[in-house]
Amino acid sequence: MTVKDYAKIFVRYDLVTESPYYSIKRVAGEDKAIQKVVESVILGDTENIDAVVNAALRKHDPVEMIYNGLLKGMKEVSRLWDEGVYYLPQTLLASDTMLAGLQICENKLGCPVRKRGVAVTHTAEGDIHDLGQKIVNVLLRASGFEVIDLGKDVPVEEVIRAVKKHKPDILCGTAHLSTTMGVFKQIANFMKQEGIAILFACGGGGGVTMSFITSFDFGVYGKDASLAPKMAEDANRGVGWEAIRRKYNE
Ligand code: B12
Repeated sequence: MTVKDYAKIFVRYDLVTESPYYSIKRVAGEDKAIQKVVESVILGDTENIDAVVNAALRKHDPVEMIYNGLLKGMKEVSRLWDEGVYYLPQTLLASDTMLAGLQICENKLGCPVRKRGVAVTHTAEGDIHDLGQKIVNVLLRASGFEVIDLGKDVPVEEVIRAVKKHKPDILCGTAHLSTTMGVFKQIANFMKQEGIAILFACGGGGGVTMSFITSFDFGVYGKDASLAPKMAEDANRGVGWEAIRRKYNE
């Protein structure tokens, strides 16, 4: 007997046999091109994401694509993980798919030639959840900031070294684990000891809340990546971190 239709063999039974599969149709709304982007992220379709995002970019703005396509897909992945439908492999694939899509959006956005300032970004020591940081990078670059991307799982000393070396307008941090977010406070304390008083904008999940981030000096909580360029612009115009905190966190 020969196999005639491989599609019937390579089936994602984790999705098709469970009701959350139908939720894929629910999230994206009416637009078919965006719907495909959302679906590709949920399914972790690294092979087709380039084509799907490029097709959708013919009609949609890259920032709109990040929020309505890539992030909506990841939101659904989070729900599937939280409900125990997705495990690490599916989530990792979905994350890689999102990052590939983000790269295309970044290329499309381009970045202004004249730099208006510098930002240092990192994901906390011990933490590899860097998707939020990557979005922050894209939006900061698109608004004309030079981004020094320290990557993920960055030791506290390396963050301090980078801040001293690059003298940025803004230091950005992302964390998702209750075990890692505490390093933000350590960084702020080190900055204080060294007499460095720059804006330290933080976002992420779990215990990374406004009340935690505003419990230490320089900390300003960012619920959404789109706030990073706005905060960076304020800092670049000379507004101090206390005033920026009042503006965004009160
Ligand atoms: C994707 C994901 C992963 C991926 C990460 C891939 C990657 N490259 O990032 C993989 C599969 C690798 C992974 C691994 C693990 N994960 Co995980 N993961 C998730 C998941 C599903 C989604 C998180 C996410 O990326 N969201 C999308 C991004 C875009 O959102 P975001 O970072 O929050 O960013 C937004 C805002 O916060 C903001 N923002 C973020 N940063 C900044 C910065 C600034 C300056 C500003 C202004 C804004 C801003 O902007 C963005 C939106 O615009 C969550 C589930 C959940 N409910 O959140 C679990 C979750 C975070 N993971 C969890 C765990 C436990 C793990 C593991 C320890 C599992 C394991 N047993 O190994 C490992 C972590 C290992 C480690 N050392 O870090 C737990 C954490 C529990 C906790 N609070 O401690 C969660 C909550 C799942 C759960 N319910 O148990 N994970």
